[in-house]
Amino acid sequence: QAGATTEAETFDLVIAANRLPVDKVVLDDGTVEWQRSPGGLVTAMESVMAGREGAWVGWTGQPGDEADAPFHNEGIYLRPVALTADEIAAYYEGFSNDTLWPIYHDVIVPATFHRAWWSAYEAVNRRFADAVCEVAAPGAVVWIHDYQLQLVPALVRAQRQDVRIGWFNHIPFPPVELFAQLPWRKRVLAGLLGADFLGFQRVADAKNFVRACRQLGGWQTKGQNVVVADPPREHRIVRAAAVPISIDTQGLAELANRPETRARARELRASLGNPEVLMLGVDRLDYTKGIRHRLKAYEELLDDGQIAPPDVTFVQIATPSRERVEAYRQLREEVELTVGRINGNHSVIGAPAVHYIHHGYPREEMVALFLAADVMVVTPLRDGMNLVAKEYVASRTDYGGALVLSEFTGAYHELHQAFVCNPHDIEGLKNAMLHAIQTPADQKRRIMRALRRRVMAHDVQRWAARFLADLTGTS
Ligand code: GDG
Repeated sequence: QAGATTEAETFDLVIAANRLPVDKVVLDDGTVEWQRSPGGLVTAMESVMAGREGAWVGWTGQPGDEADAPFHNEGIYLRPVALTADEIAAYYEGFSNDTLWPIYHDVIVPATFHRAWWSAYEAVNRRFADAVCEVAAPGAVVWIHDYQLQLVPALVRAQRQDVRIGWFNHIPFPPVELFAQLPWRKRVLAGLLGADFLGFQRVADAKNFVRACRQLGGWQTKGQNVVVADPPREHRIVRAAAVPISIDTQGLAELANRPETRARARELRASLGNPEVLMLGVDRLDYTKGIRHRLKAYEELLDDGQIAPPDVTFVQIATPSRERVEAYRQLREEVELTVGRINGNHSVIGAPAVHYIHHGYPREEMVALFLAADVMVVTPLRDGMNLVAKEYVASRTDYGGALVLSEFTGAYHELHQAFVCNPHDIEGLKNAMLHAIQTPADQKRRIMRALRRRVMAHDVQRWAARFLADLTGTS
């Protein structure tokens, strides 16, 4: 395969994330193709790798016993990590998504604990750490991502004291009372404390981590620093701080400004019957996103007669997610039942109350939808950041639209001028939705202007540069 290499190459910057930024596609004739999966993280990493090639360690997304050979792809050296079907079930679907994910998201659903899942998590983290050590040049900067790889910092440090190690948590870090449930809590903390710098979405997440170290691990802490005994040195300081992630604002704004995107937005509105108010939700189908709460509020507004199709319609894109985890299957059933009931009670022929779509869309179509939507409804019960809220704002180069935003997202801490809601408070959520619909256009434009000022000035490139500056002590 093109670009394949057998020699061990090493790099000054190494990224480790659960997934590689490419999807492995095996064609009918057996040949393998790697398709770049564009996303904010890839854009951010491209910006920090500009002028120097870096390596990316991650899983290909396919089960397999043996890792594919490393290869170069559009300026990044990719080092695949193999996961067997059993490991995917235990490390990824199990420990990452059915143990850690619920605990780190306020136990919205109960967490499942299995010792075999923990063993798989340890084994896979070790494999990632070995791969990182293999491709890291002497003195390299190693940037590890997310809750799937919390043991990697210490495992890398055990082998390589010469490298600088950072970790960024894309999801919340739970309050100590919830984190305490995790049977392996101290080993997770010790894993993370192998890093030099730990980045979180919110100040509260960093504080939760430091408090967990003090109360559950007995480590000494000073402000946002944790003191770690590190022989032969006397001690080592690990710093935890908020570095909120963002999006490729320029890329999105450019896409939104294209005549074909604007035309597509008009076409979408027309195909929905040109409603007065188009409400939109875009989420992975995940119980953290508050989709049921949003639908309940919308249903009650319809029941109360405060809104009605064809004047108002709701488009809910629910991208399929973690379909082998039971809580996600249940959620899908509940959402689909609710959508069916709402449509049965409130649709008129040619004008459904809810358009529910359970599949993904290309980015261009997503941006056209953002441009078409009068009210974007973002109602997570808990969300590390929520990039959709920022993407909506960045796409509204016309200063149109309104954002309903949950207080329980990281994004709220930057976008508090939005129509803010507590999704648990259905009455309050209904009011926020109505308020977003009824506020005069000129006032909404002022709000959108303020939101855009924040988002446009803090893009994902700036986020990555700031994380690396914090990590390397150059900030
Ligand atoms: C985790 C944290 C944190 C969704 N459906 C489609 C599609 N998307 C894109 C969105 C957005 C991304 O996926 C989802 O990002 P979110 O931030 O909303 O949520 P999570 O997936 O839960 O992400 C979260 C994030 O990591 C980053 O740190 O903000 O809190 O949970 O970019 O636009 N994109 C396309 N088609 C779809 O159907 N093209």
